[in-house]
Amino acid sequence: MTIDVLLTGFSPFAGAARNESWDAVVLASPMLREQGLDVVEVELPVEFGRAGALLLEALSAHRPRVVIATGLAAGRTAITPERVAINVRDARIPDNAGASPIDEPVVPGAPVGYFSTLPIKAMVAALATDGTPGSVSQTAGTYVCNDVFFQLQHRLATDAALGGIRGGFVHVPSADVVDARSAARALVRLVEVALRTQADAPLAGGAEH
Ligand code: PCA
Repeated sequence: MTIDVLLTGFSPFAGAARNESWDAVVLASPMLREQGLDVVEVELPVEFGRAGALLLEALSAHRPRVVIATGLAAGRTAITPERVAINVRDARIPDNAGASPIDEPVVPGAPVGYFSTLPIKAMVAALATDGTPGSVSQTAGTYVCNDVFFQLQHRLATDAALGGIRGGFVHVPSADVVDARSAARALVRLVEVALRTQADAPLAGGAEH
């Protein structure tokens, strides 16, 4: 099977009742379907290793044109496409299965990092046009979001059977900064840009995040 877009968000963690990333995915998916796109959405557990494994299963099963994994970054003030995934797990708090890896690789022996293969500058530019706060982020952290992002990029870079699939990660702020509908509309926009933009826009670097 081949679809247009695979979207993932995360379950709640750190005692929260909701995770804004999954709320955004749930609202964005029907909007994308209205445009005639084939979308599969998957809610990932906040667990090192397992979350990425589930994403990779969905990737092989559905063979999307584009994959956008999302997560919550509380404290950020913008929708932030991530530039780079790094090969490290360093947990500030235990994940939802109780694991707290410190200074461990995501994939032993794999490269230090991978760049997103999404057009992150063009995505941020589209958000600016819509009046939604957006900026490129230089780090997805070292917790479960980065873990999933790294597993995704490693697989896309090394599995010839998945050649041509582009993917990356986007952090969304908490709902008091960007409400769920706005985050969902932003996600729709990012998907549209990712599907139609092959080469990224050579725009100057954005704000630090
Ligand atoms: N945010 C966490 C993990 C799950 C989520 O939504 C992170 O940024 O790593």
